[in-house]
Amino acid sequence: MSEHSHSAPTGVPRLGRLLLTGAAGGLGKVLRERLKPLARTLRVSDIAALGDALGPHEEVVPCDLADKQAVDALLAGCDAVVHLGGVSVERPFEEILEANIQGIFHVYEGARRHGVKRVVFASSNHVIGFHKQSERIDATAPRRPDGYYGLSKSFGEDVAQFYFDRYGIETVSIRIGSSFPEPTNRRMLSTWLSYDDLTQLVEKALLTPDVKHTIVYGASANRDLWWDNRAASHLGFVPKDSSEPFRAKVESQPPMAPTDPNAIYQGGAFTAQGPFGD
Ligand code: NAI
Ligand code: 15L
Repeated sequence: MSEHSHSAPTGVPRLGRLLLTGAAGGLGKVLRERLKPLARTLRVSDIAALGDALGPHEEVVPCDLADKQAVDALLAGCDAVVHLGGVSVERPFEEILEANIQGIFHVYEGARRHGVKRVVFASSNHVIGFHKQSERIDATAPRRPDGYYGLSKSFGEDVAQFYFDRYGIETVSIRIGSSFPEPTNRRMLSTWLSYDDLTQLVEKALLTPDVKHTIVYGASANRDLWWDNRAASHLGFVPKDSSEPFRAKVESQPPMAPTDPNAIYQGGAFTAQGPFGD
């Protein structure tokens, strides 16, 4: 873990009750451990099995994000939300509609009704996936979603902006690149976000005052970055890791054909998935 503090200098957690959705998923498992010191109570939720609470400071609340009433109860008593839950890959629209589109609406409605003032939203690079890898873009670039999944994240960012403008609920939308233990292909040499850098970014997104609705790209300090985060410099996110130590291993893989979407588009293979069910 990096050296910055998870809690106030006295060791007192900065947040009361923090909700983590998608806690059974790949990133949820990582953040379930690492966000714990930040809050007096960590409420973890998922539609999938989560196991028992890991101690007196953790609450386990199973919930389907498509169930508005259940999500409303989930938000009750929370100070902030890290919203990771939902379908995390390209899938038929109907699946995305329930988990991601209805899901994010339910989360913000719950936040509004229960006075939750800060959301950290796991958005995705697939909001801008049809930009070419030759482009360097920032958060003001036109969105170019690369599928139903990317469209749902783009909708989520609009919901975040609306709930700030209308109700003052602040959000940091993190357009996560590829957050896995290590980069496993050439595209990920640009998009990789280490778990330590993810943790730092989520902490900053939770604790930085006055973020309004900030959009930030989630990538480590990789050599060939496509994304410019200067518009989000108020978060103070300074990634510490880089994909460089993995370059030799990744580049020992067979070369990609120049027509491979993984070599052309920032969203890689997602740009070529679907249609479904024809
Ligand atoms: P994951 O697929 O491992 O975890 C997502 C979790 O959401 C799962 O545990 C799943 O059971 C839960 N979920 C799905 N439908 C649900 C529903 N209807 N109600 C409640 N929970 C539901 O994904 P991962 O990799 O952990 O990603 C976490 C978040 O970050 C996702 O929102 C994903 O879209 C986003 N993200 C992740 C990236 C990555 O590189 N890992 C890149 C960009 C975005
Ligand atoms: C995402 O949004 C997905 O959730 C994740 O599984 C990866 O595919 C990642 O993007 C990526 O683009 O590598």
